[in-house]
Amino acid sequence: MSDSGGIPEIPYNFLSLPYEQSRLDLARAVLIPVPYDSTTSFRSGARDGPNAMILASNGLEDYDAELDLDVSLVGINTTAALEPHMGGPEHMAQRVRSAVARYLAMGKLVGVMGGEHSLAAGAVQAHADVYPDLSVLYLDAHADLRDEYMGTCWGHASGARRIHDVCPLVLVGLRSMSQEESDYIRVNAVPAFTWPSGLDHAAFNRGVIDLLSPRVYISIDLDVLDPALMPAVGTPEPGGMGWDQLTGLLKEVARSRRIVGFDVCELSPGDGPPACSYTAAKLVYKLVAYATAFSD
Ligand SMILES: [Mn+2]
Repeated sequence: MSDSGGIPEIPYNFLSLPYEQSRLDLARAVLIPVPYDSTTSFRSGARDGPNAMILASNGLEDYDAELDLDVSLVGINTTAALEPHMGGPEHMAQRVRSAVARYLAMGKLVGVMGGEHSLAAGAVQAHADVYPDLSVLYLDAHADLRDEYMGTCWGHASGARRIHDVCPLVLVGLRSMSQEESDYIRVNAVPAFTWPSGLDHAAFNRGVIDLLSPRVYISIDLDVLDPALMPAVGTPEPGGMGWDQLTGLLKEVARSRRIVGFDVCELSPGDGPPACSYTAAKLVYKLVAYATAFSD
């Protein structure tokens, strides 16, 4: 029990859940806030993302009308924030890997709330250690396939490249890349869907899902969304996905594959209206709901 002495209080965790629904031992899902943005090169601010998502989540309903279920009933534990490692992004990715591995070993569904998108590489490594047949659905306006950028191989511009070193990945939402990245995609036959896709939603979703293995990790850079909907990112790129297109794809993935983990990264709350934090929180909520509603 919490020790409020019966006095009403707002717990500081995702969905501001009471102790009974947020305690680690009973929770199906664990969310790890990672306030880290040390390699962002254009606009920093993603370090403020996890706190903004947690605060915004207090305004979400626990009940999900789309799925007709109360997401909080699965139990959602929000961990303390992971301390940034100032030894560099490779150290930080390994710290994320260790933290995620700890909760995977407890059998939890683990979600990372970033923070910059380079964190995904560590989270994916932890999942790949547990699930040898893992593939990654990487939703991002950018390819993030540079082997090295600004003196590091583990920064935000190399996240997908480091993931591709570990397991298959499918890039979705692409609309900005370098010549090096375009060549890498072609030479290595990396599945990459630019946006807009030119396909109707059902055909597009099917084309993406057919390339995914039975167990899928979802990695989301919020700049995959159109900046009209999500301006609060470090590197906004016009012409992005809509909310229904993104959640529609995620729901279809959850129906036909098993979502075993996820991250939602790059919310930079100071760069947009408060609605962006709410949107990011709702996306975390949807991922927990989809991943648990359709699993056995
Ligand atoms: Mn991006």
